[in-house]
Amino acid sequence: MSSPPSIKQITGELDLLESDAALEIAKASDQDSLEKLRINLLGKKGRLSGILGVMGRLSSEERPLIGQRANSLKTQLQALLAKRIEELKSASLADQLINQTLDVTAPASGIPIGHRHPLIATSEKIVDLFCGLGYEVAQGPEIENDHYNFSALNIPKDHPARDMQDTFYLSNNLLLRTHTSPVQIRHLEKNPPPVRIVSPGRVYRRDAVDATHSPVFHQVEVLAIDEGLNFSHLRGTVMAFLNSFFGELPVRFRASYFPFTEPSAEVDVQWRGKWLEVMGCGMVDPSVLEGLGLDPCRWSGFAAGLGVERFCMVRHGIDDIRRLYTSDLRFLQQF
Ligand code: 2U9
Repeated sequence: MSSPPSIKQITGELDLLESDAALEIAKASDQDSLEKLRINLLGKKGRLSGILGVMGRLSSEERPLIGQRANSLKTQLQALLAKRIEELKSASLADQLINQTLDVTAPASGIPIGHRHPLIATSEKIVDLFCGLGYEVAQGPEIENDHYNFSALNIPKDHPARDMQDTFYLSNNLLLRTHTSPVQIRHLEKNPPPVRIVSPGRVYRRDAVDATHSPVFHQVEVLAIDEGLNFSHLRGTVMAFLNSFFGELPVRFRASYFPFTEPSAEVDVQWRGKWLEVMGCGMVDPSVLEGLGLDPCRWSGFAAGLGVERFCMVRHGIDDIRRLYTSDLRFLQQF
């Protein structure tokens, strides 16, 4: 076995460790390398332990001297390491503050906000225009009975007019309304004329789905009952409405037939060079008024019915009604 190291030699090694460690700690540029350095200096297999490995071979007078020196070196190095860690932490915080500043003036990323479906927006636009002409909104049930949907509107049982509207029956008497006209009958039962109402809503017909038909669709119906109303009032109202909705454009009235109006007309507008049918209308049939207990010699009125899908498709240039019912957000987001 070699001769035990002298105290001088060990003290020299500890001095060297002290100066090396001070330099390396000062040089450490991040917390990871500082931790590695700590293990290297003070860990079980580190430099300090290595130097102290010879302690057992020192005399009992020498051992406490070296022990004291080693302990104070250890405390000193731990303090240096702790100080350096604090320095590195505050340097990295300062770096973050400089490089990752929060720009409080930057625009917010935005919350996605939905909007009205184009059909509802179109229905509301139509309703708004009539409200501007003094009409009030009236609404009613989608499940109706035979009386309000048909009989009160001069469409008696076994009348061929019933074939015009294939109906979803829920029972012998209950059905899904085929138009919003029952709303107007119910309103007239409760409110004496003069009456000016607009009735938006969903209606149902047993139609096969294709580019222009859907078994569920939307209507807006208009009704005015007063003394002295005639076809000129109807025509003026329809013209005022169409010119507001589409802008000034050619309009024509064609004679038509509905069981609840007499005379009746269908209305076309000239849109992008083509005549397009957009609504039906007419003077309320006297027998409908009589059924409501209103004297047709005193009261007269006009009514009009609009298909909202039609207005929506013309307004936005949509060629297939199914696009309005498939909930494809890529399509709907355009409106
Ligand atoms: C009462 C009296 C009369 C409502 C009317 C029309 C003409 C009409 C169609 C438009 C397109 C239905 O959706 S559509 O297929 N409607 O042409 N509707 S007059 O007449 C009434 C309503 C209530 C008391």
